[in-house]
Amino acid sequence: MRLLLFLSSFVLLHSSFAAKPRPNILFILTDDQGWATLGCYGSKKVPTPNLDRLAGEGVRFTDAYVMPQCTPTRAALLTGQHTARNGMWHVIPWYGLPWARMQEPAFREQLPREWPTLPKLLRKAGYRTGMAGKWHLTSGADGDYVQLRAGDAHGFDFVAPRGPGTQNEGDKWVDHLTDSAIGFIRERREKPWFFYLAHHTLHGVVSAPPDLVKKHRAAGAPESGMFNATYLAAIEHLDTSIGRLMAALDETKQRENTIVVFLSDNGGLDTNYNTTTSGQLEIKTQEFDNVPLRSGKGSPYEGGIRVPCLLRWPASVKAGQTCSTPVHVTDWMPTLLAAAESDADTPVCDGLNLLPLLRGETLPQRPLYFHMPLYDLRWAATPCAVIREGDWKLIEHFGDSFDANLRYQPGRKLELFNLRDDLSESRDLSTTEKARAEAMSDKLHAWLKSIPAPIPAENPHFDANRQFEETKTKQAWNR
Ligand SMILES: [Ca+2]
Repeated sequence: MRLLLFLSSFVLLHSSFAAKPRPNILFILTDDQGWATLGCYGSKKVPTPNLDRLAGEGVRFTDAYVMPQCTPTRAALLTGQHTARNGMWHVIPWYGLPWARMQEPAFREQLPREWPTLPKLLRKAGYRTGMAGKWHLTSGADGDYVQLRAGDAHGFDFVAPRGPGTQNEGDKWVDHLTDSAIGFIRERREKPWFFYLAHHTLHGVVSAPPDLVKKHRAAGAPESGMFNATYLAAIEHLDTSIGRLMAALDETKQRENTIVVFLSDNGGLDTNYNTTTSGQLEIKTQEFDNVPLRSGKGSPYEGGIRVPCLLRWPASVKAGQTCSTPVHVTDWMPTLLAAAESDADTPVCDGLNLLPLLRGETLPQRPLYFHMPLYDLRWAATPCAVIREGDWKLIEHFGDSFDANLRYQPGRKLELFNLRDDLSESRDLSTTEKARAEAMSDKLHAWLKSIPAPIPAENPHFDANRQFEETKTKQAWNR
């Protein structure tokens, strides 16, 4: 009896001094979802009440940046490193333009299993980790999707099985992946948890439940093309799934101390192109206009790299905030490790812990950088890099680019925009503000050199007749 009393007083004492429980983390990453697809970012095309509510209950980031395609953003998110450092700036598996004017440096095609990643470090900090959905960080043996065998190696205790059929039909597994996440959320456990819910929607082929498509057709949306019924239905269906996730957090009384992050992996697919041998791009498909942002997926313009981003953490973060400080995808690793009170040795990390910002403090001034030394003509992308500093943004095309009429132009080109006055990047100020443009270019190059990141040089294999020819076969000089 005495022992029991002693034990219970010890437990009481201990619990009264125990630190606040560490937060759970639900990280929702959608695919190719543009900045302008949410009501809270100004969309009038389709209501997104659940995402808008999430924004109202937490923080809405107006200037959240990622890389313009799938693999680079996912690599930066899970390693906390710029693609310039981790080498994963290209979507995998391999393809390229080996005879183009500039030579694309060799890129990394597999996320190494031995690298420290966000899930691995959270697991080390005592978290139970799970994921569902798109991986796209390894190809070949590990597959395009992280399967159970690879999940553990990359830091996940649990990996949801694939959904029915393929991810390009039905609702693109939105319900299946959401159910997997809800199952994980509902598990009773002592440990805090991290769940990475990586949706395939709204990546092409866009697909949505037929009844919802019918509803948007009946409301006047076209069957195909810009703002088509399927696209709007897919946005609505995703939004509904967010509501289901939030309800599961409420029901399990985990709402208060769960950090929910909602982010898209790159800008919306605005327009994609077919190339002709003459270097004139032709429009292939258009599904959603990223206006007021310029261009979309794959592009260094804001439509390619600025995405919707929301965070809710009722226990620690004041509701109803709008944050206009530019934040970068590499920031999530240090932010979430800090929230998890991880004391693991932090690997080389390019991001900043955003928790002070969420408490209303200001972050140290810093430029944001993006290295995209690749060709991808589907998005009119040529090798370039970007620096954003305050309101100013410089794009440096290293050796060629496409002009506003979608015609190929050889030669280095700088484009300078003031995003405060010109969110749509319609006025290039690189000639009127020449000194500023060159100074920003110098800073960008100094940063690339400090990494050190390879900068594309003129291609010794340049072939004017084949320069726009895309191949999935690696040439000897790419190895
Ligand atoms: Ca994507």
